[in-house]
Amino acid sequence: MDTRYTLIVGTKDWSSWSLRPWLAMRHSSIAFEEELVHLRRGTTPEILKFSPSGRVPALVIEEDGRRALIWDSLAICETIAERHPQARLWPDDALIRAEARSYCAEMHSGFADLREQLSMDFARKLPTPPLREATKAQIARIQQAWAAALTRHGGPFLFGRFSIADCMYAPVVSRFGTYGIALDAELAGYAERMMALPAMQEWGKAAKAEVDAGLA
Ligand SMILES: N[C@@H](CCC(=O)N[C@@H](CS)C(=O)NCC(=O)O)C(=O)O
Repeated sequence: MDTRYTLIVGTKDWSSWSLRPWLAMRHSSIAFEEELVHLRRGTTPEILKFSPSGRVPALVIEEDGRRALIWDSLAICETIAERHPQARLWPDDALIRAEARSYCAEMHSGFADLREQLSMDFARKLPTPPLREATKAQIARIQQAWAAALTRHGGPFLFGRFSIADCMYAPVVSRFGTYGIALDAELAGYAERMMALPAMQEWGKAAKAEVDAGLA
């Protein structure tokens, strides 16, 4: 089968949704081309050329003369996991997999205050803004969820080995670092392991280059 993937991502310093499937694919050594769209520059028409939602990420799959477009971070992660079972991006056990999916869905549909107040700025260190009560509660919920998963599954990642759950929370790991959100030793260890992943380092280098070039 002749397959070509093109992942359309936004400005790496900012685009938290793009990071998620990019990390799933890069960490799993799945080959793909990348198209980068610079965000916050009136770029909606440019995104619409690729993605009907006007949002990134989007994945184009070209295969044996057919073409499919997948938009939305979680749909892309699911599609990649299904097409590349050897990457083992979900836990093997069905009940644990269901739990991991809940973690991903909760992130995907929730934490709006945290996303607004602590927006991803991967390459920068910024002061903690005055946090709304709702944001504090969402930070506490995420920390409690991470601690529960690490305890239950024994680490080093949320569900033991690296999974889509880690991809979905990767931007939160970055945000906690950017804004100096305090973590206990167990969670700080998890954050360090995540940030040390070669794929996270690679993303961070690109984000820093954007900042240095005045693009973010
Ligand atoms: N639910 C979508 C959200 C995608 C999203 O909001 N992406 C942002 C960038 S991180 C975007 O494309 N914004 C449009 C813009 O900035 O022009 C997903 O999970 O992929």
